Amino acid sequence: MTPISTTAGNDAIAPKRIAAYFGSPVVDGKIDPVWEKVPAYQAPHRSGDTRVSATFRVLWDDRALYVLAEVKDGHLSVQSGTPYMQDSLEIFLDEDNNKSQEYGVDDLQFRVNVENVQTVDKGDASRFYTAVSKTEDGYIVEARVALRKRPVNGTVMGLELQINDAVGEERVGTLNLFDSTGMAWNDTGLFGEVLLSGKKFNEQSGINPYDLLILIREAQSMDFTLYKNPEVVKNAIPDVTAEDLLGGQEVTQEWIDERYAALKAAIESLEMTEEAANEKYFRAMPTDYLADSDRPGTIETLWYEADNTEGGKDRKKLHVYLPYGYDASDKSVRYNVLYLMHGGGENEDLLFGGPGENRALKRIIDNMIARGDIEPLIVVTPSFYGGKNDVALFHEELIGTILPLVETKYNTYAKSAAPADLKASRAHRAFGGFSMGSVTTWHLFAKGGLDYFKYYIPLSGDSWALGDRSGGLKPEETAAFLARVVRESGYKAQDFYIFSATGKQDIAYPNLKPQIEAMKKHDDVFRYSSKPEKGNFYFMEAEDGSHTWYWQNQYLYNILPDLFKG
Ligand code: FER
Repeated sequence: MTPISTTAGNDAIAPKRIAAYFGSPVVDGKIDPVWEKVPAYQAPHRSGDTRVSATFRVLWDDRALYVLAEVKDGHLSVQSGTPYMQDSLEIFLDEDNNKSQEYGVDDLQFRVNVENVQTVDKGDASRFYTAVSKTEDGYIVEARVALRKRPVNGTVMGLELQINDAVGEERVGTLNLFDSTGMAWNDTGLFGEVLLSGKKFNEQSGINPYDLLILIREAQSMDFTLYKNPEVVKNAIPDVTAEDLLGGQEVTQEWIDERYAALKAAIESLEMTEEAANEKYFRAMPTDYLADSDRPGTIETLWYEADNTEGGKDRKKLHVYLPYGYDASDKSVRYNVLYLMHGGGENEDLLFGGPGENRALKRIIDNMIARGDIEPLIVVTPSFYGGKNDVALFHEELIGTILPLVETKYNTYAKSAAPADLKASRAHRAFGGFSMGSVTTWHLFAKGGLDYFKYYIPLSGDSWALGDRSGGLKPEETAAFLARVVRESGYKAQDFYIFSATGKQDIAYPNLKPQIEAMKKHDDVFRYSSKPEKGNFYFMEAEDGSHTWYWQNQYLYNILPDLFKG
């Protein structure tokens, strides 16, 4: 890859590495002179039927990385409802350059379209500031990504830059700087690299109004009707425009930092109204929950035999997360147990991998325990495949085989594997799952699970109690059926909890949402509230959530603190 315009030509650059120079551009969609010293790299990898071309340049300063994309595209479109199918720039960053396959705490994937509308696939939105301007033959994007660590000359980061080319509602192709597979969204190891250089001794960064501008943007998009005291935030929003702050002359960094601190404090002092607090609101998980914990749990694998439909047995396995400090010999400490089911086409290895693995959900649970968000617990990941191989029958294997195995092997609240002892410890047991795992959860609930499990976490999947997708197709009948199950069980509203969630972009949303609304009408058994002391059932909706585990992990981050309270 050769720089097409460079004043600092450097033939030694490796093919998967580009150079970035020190300097702080004003992010306003205009190309400042500071960009001129930086090599511009053409995107060499082309997929699909696209004729667009693009060049990229990268600058850095003490706080941020800046990307300039100049795109030639005669036809601009943001018609698709799917952000990556709109004309847009995507930035993929692996700040620590550890090329972890899974996205970790240092990794992000941000996108901005030609209307300067941002989408965040991974990472913290408050680190992203952009400006876009259209040109005669395309568009220019200037983007700033705030860094977690202060970089120096010689720092190397993982980087990928991508242009999505849309025609009408379709993405016809992509341009990429390094990756020709199109899989960088799923594997940071496919990124190339950027080498930071060119900072002179004592050279200073420019002014940073971006954190304040982003916080103002957040404050302005809040729903103030949810709060008793919205005026504290309204009064703390400074009366300045991006142009004022980017003009630069009048304002000092000190002035900006003071306004930022005041607005941040105001937002933190907001108090919800009683009515608003009845809803469970989605909160994005701080990305540092993905970091390796210094108090890691361990993963074990258990093998067992499960009855199959031919009258024989299938050999199956499940994984068990044991929290940091778990001591098999210390029977005085007992643990709650969460059983968590994968979705269709996935398996018991998906979430935890196996012994020695350190996947995202494990790190999240490690960090939640270490920070005191939740009590230490055991998490079990089985599979509905194998055995009777049917989500509507999995409860038989769960109650008949898995509970006796797991709850006697580990220090749980079950005194023995006898049904009476498993029932007596139901308040210390939860079951949840994603998609077909959610369908499994609803089946368990309706088929005797109430005797053994007090807590249910159906994520992004409806109940198929009355046939495939009956929660979506027959919401009233499905809700009435579920309510009747509870009434006939003898359990009261205060005896169980259903914490459900999905995203508005999730394919299961249209199935789950109507079922939940119908369930609310049966308020003798399903009492809607986010507060476990007021109700037994809530439904959390994430605006951007889609049908992936990335989002289900976020829901679990929000929901796990509500378990085992009651
Ligand atoms: C849903 C429940 C389950 C749903 C999809 C599924 C689209 C799972 C489908 C599959 O894994 O094939 O509500 O909505």
